[in-house]
Amino acid sequence: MTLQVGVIGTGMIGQDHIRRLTKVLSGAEIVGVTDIDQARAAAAAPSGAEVFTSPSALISSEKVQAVIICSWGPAHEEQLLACIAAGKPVFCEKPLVTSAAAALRVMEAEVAFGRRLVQVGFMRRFDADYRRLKAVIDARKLGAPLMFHSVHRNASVPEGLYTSEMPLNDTLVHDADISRWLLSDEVTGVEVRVPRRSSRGGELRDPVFVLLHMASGALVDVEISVNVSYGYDIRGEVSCERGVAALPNRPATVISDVNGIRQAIPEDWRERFIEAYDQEFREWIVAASQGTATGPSTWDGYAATLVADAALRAVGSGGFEAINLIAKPELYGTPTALAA
Ligand code: NAD
Ligand code: ISE
Repeated sequence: MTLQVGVIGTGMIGQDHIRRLTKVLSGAEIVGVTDIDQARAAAAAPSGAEVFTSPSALISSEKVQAVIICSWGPAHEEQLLACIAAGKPVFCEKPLVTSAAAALRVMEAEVAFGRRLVQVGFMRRFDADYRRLKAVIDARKLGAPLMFHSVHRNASVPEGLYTSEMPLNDTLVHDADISRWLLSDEVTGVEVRVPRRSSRGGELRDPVFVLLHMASGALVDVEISVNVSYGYDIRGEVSCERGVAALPNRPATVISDVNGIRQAIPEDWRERFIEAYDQEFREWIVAASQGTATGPSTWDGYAATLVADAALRAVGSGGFEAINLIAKPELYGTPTALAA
């Protein structure tokens, strides 16, 4: 049976996911789209899909069995709550929401519903390189992980739309989530340092340097630079007691010419994580077709949101900002098992 899907938000990633579900993967069909920019929604709608006038009309439509949310972060809460109220599985792009209070409201609604419906778009967990790195750490042949160095560099970000809060409440959430997942750990506190500002971003607070304190005592340092110009550069290296495990450089054709010997760097997240997004949706389609969700959960979205909130406080205070999670609801598994 083909899963009938509605997409809310038809901007950059909405269009990419529509392409993915329409042209790459099987098992799902886009039957409806909506966007506050109706012309954009109409342009992105695959042939035969209805253009709905609002997210609520799309979510409540009988023809829509499952929903993909690709609107801006502040709009996610209302749309997630409507999906849960309708009992429809929903894939929500990161960030889950933009405040701890909103994350708790979504979690409360899903727990009251009694079954997982929400998968959050933390696609790094589906990337083959990150999965192999996690397998090495979990095997413990290198001993316990002590430090994780995470580098998150964007070539550029949309001018005017990407604000100084966003390295911490939009971009850092990926590093926060992958740190929790890779190390099977929780973040207990955050520090932020702001180095010399890059002249490429104007007044934007860029780069930022973040230190995540993990419950085990491990430390994670995160470089976030969002205007490096040369490409989308994601790196990760875990220092363990008896060795080091790192993400490989992405395989790319080696070019030799008058400028030397070099390999291409991905242009943006669409290129770097193309297979990860495909795998993320393969797994989503299977679970959503059974009326549920697997993979990164509302709990994971909540934990990342608390990291973002603490990081924003830490910029102001200049010191350590503690994170206090609520007790983990049973719906999301045991406290230590951070499943993929
Ligand atoms: P975008 O600005 O290109 O597109 C967002 C679209 O949502 C726009 O067309 C906008 O009109 C629409 N929209 C906003 N609020 C809406 C609402 N209330 N109702 C209906 N439509 C609404 O942004 P984008 O880059 O596509 O990002 C969208 C989301 O995806 C963000 O949450 C972003 O953080 C996330 N994202 C995730 C990744 C990833 O790697 N997982 C990459 C890029 C973006
Ligand atoms: C964007 O929204 C993403 O999620 C990308 O993966 C991330 O690298 C980028 O910084 C965000 O703006």
